[in-house]
Amino acid sequence: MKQSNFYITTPIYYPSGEPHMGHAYSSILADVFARFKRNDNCKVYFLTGTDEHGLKIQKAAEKAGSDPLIYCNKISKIFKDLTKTLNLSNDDFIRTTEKRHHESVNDLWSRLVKSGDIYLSKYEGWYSVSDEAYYNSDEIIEKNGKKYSTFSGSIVEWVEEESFFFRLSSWQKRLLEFYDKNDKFILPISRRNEVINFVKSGLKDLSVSRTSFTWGIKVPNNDKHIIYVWLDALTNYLSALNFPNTNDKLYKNFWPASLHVIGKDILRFHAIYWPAFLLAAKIKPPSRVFGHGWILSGEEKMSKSKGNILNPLEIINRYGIDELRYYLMKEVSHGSDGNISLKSLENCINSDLANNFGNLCQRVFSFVKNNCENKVTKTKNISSADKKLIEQTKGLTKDLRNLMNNQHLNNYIKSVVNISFLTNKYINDEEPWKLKKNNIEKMNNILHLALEQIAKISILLNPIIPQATTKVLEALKINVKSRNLLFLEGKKILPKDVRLSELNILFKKN
Ligand code: ME8
Repeated sequence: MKQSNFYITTPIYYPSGEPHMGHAYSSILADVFARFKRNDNCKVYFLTGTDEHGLKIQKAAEKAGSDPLIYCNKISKIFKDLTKTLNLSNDDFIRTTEKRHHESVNDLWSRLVKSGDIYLSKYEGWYSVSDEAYYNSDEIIEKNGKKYSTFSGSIVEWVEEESFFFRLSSWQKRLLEFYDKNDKFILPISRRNEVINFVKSGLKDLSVSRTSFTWGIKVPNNDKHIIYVWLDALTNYLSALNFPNTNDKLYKNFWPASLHVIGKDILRFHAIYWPAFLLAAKIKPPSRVFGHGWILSGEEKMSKSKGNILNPLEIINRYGIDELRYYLMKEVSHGSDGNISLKSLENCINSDLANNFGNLCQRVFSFVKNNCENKVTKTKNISSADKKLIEQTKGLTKDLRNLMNNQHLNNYIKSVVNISFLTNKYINDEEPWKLKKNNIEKMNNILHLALEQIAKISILLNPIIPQATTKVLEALKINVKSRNLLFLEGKKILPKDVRLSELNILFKKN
């Protein structure tokens, strides 16, 4: 099968405080897609990192009494360490304070100047430091004498300063044509409609430089202006592929990006500004932007400024990383918001992981250990119950690639959990323990099919719970190269004679 390339990114995080569950969610989601694609025989490049410039970070550093770079070094390291704790399979971790990124931003800027898309004028309007975003007057409300963005709820301030502008207004029609031609550029569909309506309502030129602070990348040949942090940040996706060297292997293999995973709050930047910058710079825009929902605590977005944070590290220490990954992926999907709590986390671990998949593995492995000395050999005889389970599994796996390739993770998980449920039921109905005395052949055939099912489920759940499934696949003695999705095309995973090694309890009940 021909290998295709897949470039996937998380947002690069502001190193302005402790990482929280929203960050963990964005990262794990992207990691699940990256791992799935690798298991599906694609060459994958997976990028994450930190977004270190701008007034927000300069202020955070000032508050900490630190030089901005020293401050960023410290907090960026916390985010980098988090990639290990979350078991992310990222190939690179980019920091926007790196030289490779400066060169890339300078080049993109120069392209925009050359194409005539940048001009000097004066900005007068609202700005939110917390969002690093400009807002129109009709997006502002006043509460207790202070002004807020109706979009994000963040406080805004009035800004008047000389600024370079990007001719965003002139891209309105071409953006709409672009969305029209690329109907899956923005997913889910509800977000796509939201973006199209916003663009249709009229785009104003965008201020892309600031003069009132210094922490950022300077406009080429103009020391007074700092490049707007979003133009700077978005370019990280190119910098990691060694842009502006467009002959570089990484760039050639992986640009345009296949999928930017982002939260819905930063959709405007990725779905409007980013393709407009790229089209203007004569660079192909990414194939897709997936805007996921928020992790909520009660009715509110979980965030540091709201003080309602469930700390991912505490959860991981108490329950385990696979458990957190599974819960987040199951609970918040399809791009809608998800309310998380310790209670629903525990229910989810118990019902899906411990009682369903974990129980299936444990009961089959223990039975084979206690009754068959860890050896199972199958014959050609297939019973009607075997056939039924094989057919049901085929039915449930038929659409899995399609679901994952359209970011329908929730339905994907449901189908796989259903396979596990049906396999448990098959064992209950077939009662292999009753066959030990007088029908060893049938008993072995049942166990063999159950193990083949466990192998399939483990490969399918591997992107979500990599640690536990790797233990199972190792105990089934399936080599790393064979842990792929070729079984969807009918390839058998296990040999006729299976030899198992020991499998310890996978998930503790709570
Ligand atoms: O936005 N639930 O960085 P960031 C779900 N530097 N997702 C959440 C969340 C929540 N409660 N809170 C935050 C930035 N996120 C920019 C990105 S990319 C070129 C620059 C998500 O650290 C949020 O939606 O504020 C975003 O996708 C990501 O975390 C990073 O947020």
